[in-house]
Amino acid sequence: MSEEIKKNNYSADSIQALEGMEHVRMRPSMYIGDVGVRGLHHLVYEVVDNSIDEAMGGHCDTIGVAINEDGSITVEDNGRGIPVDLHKKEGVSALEVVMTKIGAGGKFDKDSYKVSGGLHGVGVSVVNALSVHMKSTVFRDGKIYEQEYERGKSLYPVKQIGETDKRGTRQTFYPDNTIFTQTTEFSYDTLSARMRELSFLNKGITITFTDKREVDEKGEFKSEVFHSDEGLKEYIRYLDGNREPIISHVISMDHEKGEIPVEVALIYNTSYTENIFSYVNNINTHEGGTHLQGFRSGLTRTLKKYADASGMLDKLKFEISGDDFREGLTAIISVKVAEPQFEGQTKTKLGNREVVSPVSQAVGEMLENYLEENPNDAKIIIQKVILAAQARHAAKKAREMVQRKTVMGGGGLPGKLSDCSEQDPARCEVYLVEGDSAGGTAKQGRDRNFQAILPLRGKILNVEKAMHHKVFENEEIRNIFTALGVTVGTAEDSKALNLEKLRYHKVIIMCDADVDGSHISTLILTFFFRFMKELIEEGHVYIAAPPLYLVKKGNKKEYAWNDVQRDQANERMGGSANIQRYKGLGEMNAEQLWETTMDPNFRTLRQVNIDSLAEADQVFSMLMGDEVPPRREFIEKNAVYANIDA
Ligand code: 0RA
Repeated sequence: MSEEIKKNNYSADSIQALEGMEHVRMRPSMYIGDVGVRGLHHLVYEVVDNSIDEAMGGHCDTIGVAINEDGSITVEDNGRGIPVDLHKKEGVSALEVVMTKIGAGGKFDKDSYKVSGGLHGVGVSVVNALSVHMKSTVFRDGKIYEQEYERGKSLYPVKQIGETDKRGTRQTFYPDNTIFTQTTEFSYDTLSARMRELSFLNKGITITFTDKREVDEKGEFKSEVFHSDEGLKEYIRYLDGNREPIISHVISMDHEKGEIPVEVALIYNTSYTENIFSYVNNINTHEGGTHLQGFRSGLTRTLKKYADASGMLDKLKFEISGDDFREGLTAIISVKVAEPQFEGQTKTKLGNREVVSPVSQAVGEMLENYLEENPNDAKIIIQKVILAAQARHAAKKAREMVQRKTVMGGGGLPGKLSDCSEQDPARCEVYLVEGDSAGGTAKQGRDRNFQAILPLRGKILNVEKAMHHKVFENEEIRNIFTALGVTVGTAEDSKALNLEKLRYHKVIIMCDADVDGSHISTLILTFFFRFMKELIEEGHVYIAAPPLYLVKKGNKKEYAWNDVQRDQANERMGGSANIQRYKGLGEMNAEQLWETTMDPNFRTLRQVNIDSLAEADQVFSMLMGDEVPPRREFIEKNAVYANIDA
């Protein structure tokens, strides 16, 4: 073994190879969460994570990610290259051990900077096991090495295939469609969002992302380069690009050195929403945890102390609560924890107690410095906090009214709701329908056993721009709350949603298939995203897909959801069929609406899920905010919910 390798605390036999590639193929969800769209994309994240770790160790600065012409993925870095020397115990190369033995990845380089966790960090061998074909290429010591695998089994020992002056590792894999039966097609938007996120979370690294499946008019691949010198500070500017800041700088700090590396950035804007994103080892901790707790306590303690000392609170008749310090706040917290304990329903809640105090202290110090150096901004923030406290009192009253109505049960249901007769919520669905007339048709067309209809009047309130008490005072929104049977707010956490009494497990948004319709869907989704996020996270929210065309000839009729289907239907009928374009739900009769959009045997529902909370937030703030140009550009380029459903 060479001296260099020893210095890096690496030796081929420190790799503890465990068995179990077969187990991965038998129980893939245990390793990657699921075998749907999400699990598929996790394969890419796993491979990229290894290169990120190499970069965080200071050994590489560039990572290339590509979706290849054939739909496979290639990830390449300019790091040291995975070692190819002989692993004594296994009698094969270290590379082969890493690629074909479960559990080798994590133990590989324990003393160096490697902190992957959560769903990731399962090891690249898992990706290999779940791929029909994989190829590793290592550029190291002036030579190029290669090994290929099929469903996790090596096809030949590592071989040298040439010479090079490059260094690094290249991994190409093709997911196994007998495992990923739903789809093996990678989404550009999903991967690109994750690469952007990673570049903000790991400043200094350059990540290039290329989609080689298609070329544009100029004959070029779709491609993006992500690089952030300022990290979270820039991430905040990206996230809040469509909101109006009320202070002059992004407040940020980076404690790289400590026992627990902590990075934080925050800004206050004119909105009323709290937007905190927290990460542990580059993984979005949706459910928060101890780092978030540390952040909140540091923020509250420091701002409260400053406000008390300033005398600005003297005339205030209310107590200020923790929430008030976070209205209009956008913040990102990123910590690196050596042995993270993940808890909670989705295993995205950090449990390590030792994280609370370092984060709280770091945040406190950062804020104290900023407030001291920027007294004007300090005043603006405290004023905003006071306003928030006042608004909270108003909102509390409005919310109590909603609550009282909800608690009354049957009698309190909104008059406009046509309820179903089935009692078991798991079998019940409610259609939120745009407009009273379409609501009427839906009411006639539905199966009243299990389908309820709630018509909504025109455009519902844009919650992105409304103060909270306005939201709770709004009649349409109150109707949604009461119809669904959910309540918000406990003494401890005024924003917690109570889904226990949810009356329908499917909440289906049904709007016209036109620009206005998608605007209304987006308004409703924005409301759910800001006020009932759990409803989306638990998979209860769906979007109905009404057809665009009715193609008719003689006694034959077919519906079409896009132009291709329309033309095909026309052809099937021998051409020159009568084509009716539905301009809205209102043009369909009850039977047609049932057949196409409501009958569970034929309809298509799109389940709304959130891949990346940060990305969804950015999209909603852009769609619903003040800036018109980016919104127009987005709507022209995408279906309105392109980035938020699967
Ligand atoms: C441990 C030791 C060495 C390299 C790596 C890990 C490594 C792993 C990956 C995974 C993707 N890209 C990677 N690049 C490097 C070698 C240590 C040495 O050369 O001394």
